[in-house]
Amino acid sequence: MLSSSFVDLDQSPRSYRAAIGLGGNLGEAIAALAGALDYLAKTPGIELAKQSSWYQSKPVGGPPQPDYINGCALLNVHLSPHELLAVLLGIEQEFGRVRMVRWGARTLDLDLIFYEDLVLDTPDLLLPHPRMQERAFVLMPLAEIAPDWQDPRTGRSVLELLAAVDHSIVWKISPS
Ligand code: PH2
Ligand code: MG
Ligand code: MG
Repeated sequence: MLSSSFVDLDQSPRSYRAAIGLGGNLGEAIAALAGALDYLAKTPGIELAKQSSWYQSKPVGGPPQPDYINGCALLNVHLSPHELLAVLLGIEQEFGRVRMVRWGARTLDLDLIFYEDLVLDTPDLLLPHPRMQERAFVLMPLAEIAPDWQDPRTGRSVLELLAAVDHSIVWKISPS
């Protein structure tokens, strides 16, 4: 388990492994998600280590809306969880602002799924993501890039979690 102090992380020789989930449900979603990954890869303190295929998925919850495109990425970061969250929110706004005017809907959702095996319960950030274990649209792409990561809350691996959910609403679209 990590300590909750992240003082001087920039000077730290080691990086921390974090996973993010990407989602969007407008026509150009893949371009937005790929653009977000490019942006992340260029952000100081963040290395893009792995990225999953893109998946199409039926919307879970919310009002009737188009299918989503979803994917996950593994990052090696020299940022604290809250610093990483701030980067993700900044990118969402950067990509979302333009689209919001045009479409009236969000095109890009970036969620922090895990940060090492840290369990965090703060008003603005819960780790691991509180609903990741029930979301096939997170677990399918995550299983490609971090099948053995274990949820510190239950000890279950991503593959075990995936086996317990209905994945008929999620299918790989690229690379096919
Ligand atoms: N995100 C949500 C709500 N529902 N459904 C799918 N298929 N994919 C998502 O990314 C998604 C969702 C809220 O963030
Ligand atoms: Mg989300
Ligand atoms: Mg979100």
